[in-house]
Amino acid sequence: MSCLRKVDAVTVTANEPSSIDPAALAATIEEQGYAIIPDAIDHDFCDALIDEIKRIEHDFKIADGVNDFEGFHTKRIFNVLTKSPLFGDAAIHPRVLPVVEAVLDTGLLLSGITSMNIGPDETPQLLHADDGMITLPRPHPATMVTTLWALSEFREENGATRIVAGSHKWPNVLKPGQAHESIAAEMPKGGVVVLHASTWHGGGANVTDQRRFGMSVQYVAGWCRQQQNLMLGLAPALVATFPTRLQELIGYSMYRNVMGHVDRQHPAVLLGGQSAPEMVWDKLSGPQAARPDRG
Ligand SMILES: O=C(O)CCC(=O)C(=O)O
Repeated sequence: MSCLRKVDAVTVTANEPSSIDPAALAATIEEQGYAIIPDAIDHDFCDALIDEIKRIEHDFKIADGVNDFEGFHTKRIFNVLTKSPLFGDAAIHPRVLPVVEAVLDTGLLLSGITSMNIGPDETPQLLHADDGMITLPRPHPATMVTTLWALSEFREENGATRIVAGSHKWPNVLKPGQAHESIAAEMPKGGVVVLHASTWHGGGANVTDQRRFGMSVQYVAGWCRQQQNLMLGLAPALVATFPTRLQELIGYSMYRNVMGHVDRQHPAVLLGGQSAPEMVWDKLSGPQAARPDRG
């Protein structure tokens, strides 16, 4: 029996061993606004992340939210990379990142990582689109992708994310919190749902006596602004210890050989790296392309 509620042709069920096909999943996301990878993450990694979340919540005295959006029984940790390098492994996970790259292209940036630990008695989160503040006419291609990780099982009763399938194609936005028919993205522990950020969704109500451990890893196209300011929020000395791909996703990279440069140098020089970037201007009008009328 499948535990997933899916509506399209590229349905992946919890009983099938999933081989990840990023292009097919990207097509599903384009079509229905989301795709579920039921066995994306192994359980040991989920458990390690939950342990870190519990440790950080304790050490940093993380309190419950104070509004309907963040919830009154939900703990969120932001800027998690300053608190544990384990979350960096999540951002570059080989079974998730390629799917996001297939949607946004490989020049994408990490937009932020947030844990969401939903406690008993939590009410439904306001439905929203993560790109709701973007002023592009809708619908538009994905500029942002949200991945929601089920570190513990996501069930309708314990607050599985609610999704308004197909809402990324709507020309108008709902008012934040406006009610609408939605489905519960039920997933086994280790599942990940990948969302086009125009898709309306929200954490569900938790009517059980157990906590629901989830995590959001968000990405934006390389020409967009990140939601969490990782370049200011993470000390360069810390980032220098991270894998190169994670450094690139944080912002130590250039999009299309120009966006993100620092005084005509690759931003990785600020981490002690080499700088020999070929700038887009070189490509457009390098020595070979010199105008004959110039001496
Ligand atoms: O916790 C969830 O399932 C979703 C959370 C979410 O969408 C958010 O906080 O923006």
